[in-house]
Amino acid sequence: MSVGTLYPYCKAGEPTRTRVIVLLGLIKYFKLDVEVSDPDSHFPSEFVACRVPAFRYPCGKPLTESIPITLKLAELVSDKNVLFGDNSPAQRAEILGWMQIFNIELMNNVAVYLLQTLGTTKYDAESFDNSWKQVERQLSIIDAHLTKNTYLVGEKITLADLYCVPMLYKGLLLLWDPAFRARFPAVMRWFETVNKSPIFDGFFDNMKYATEYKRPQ
Ligand SMILES: N[C@@H](CCC(=O)N[C@@H](CS)C(=O)NCC(=O)O)C(=O)O
Repeated sequence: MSVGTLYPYCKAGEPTRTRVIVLLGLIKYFKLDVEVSDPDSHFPSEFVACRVPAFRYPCGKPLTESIPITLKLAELVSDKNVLFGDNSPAQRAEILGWMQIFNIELMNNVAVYLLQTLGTTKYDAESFDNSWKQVERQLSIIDAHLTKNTYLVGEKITLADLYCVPMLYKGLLLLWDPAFRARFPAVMRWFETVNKSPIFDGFFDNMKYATEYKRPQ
């Protein structure tokens, strides 16, 4: 029996979502015994927040939020040094810290002005400006760290890099023009290094960065 079912999509056939990219990569690369399902009789009905990724244990217990789901799948890989650096409590804690920074401080703010740019939510100048500033601030902090460090944690790629790189995907694709990207050279160097990991199975290979950005009115 599989260890559970991953629900990566809100609707069957939709494009792969940011927080799901690493999960599909981990399952495929490490041949994890996890089922991947389109919405079915369990999702979304048993998941109150109705968000993806979502995970369901064989007993029916739900697990929500991308960080715990990513950790759950990463723990299925038997050699702990592959994804958890030196597997020390210190590096494990750092990995979790970066995952939270990217998911909460960065991605949640990117989502605010991305959705307003796409017209999915109504344009609101105050929340737009505030989220834009927060993203700039976070990217500056990350860039400073990656100026001194090749990877987020330790000397090799860890789960932190693999979870966090996809968080830049939509920004680079749709929002951040060349002038904006040029302000964060270490972030760009890191993105272009880590996205070639075989775990992403070529997902980023044909990606084209935004050439211009038009703010909504
Ligand atoms: N904090 C949550 C955020 C999950 C989230 O916002 N997921 C988006 C897709 S990336 C979603 O399901 N949105 C609902 C929708 O688009 O219908 C997590 O880390 O899993």
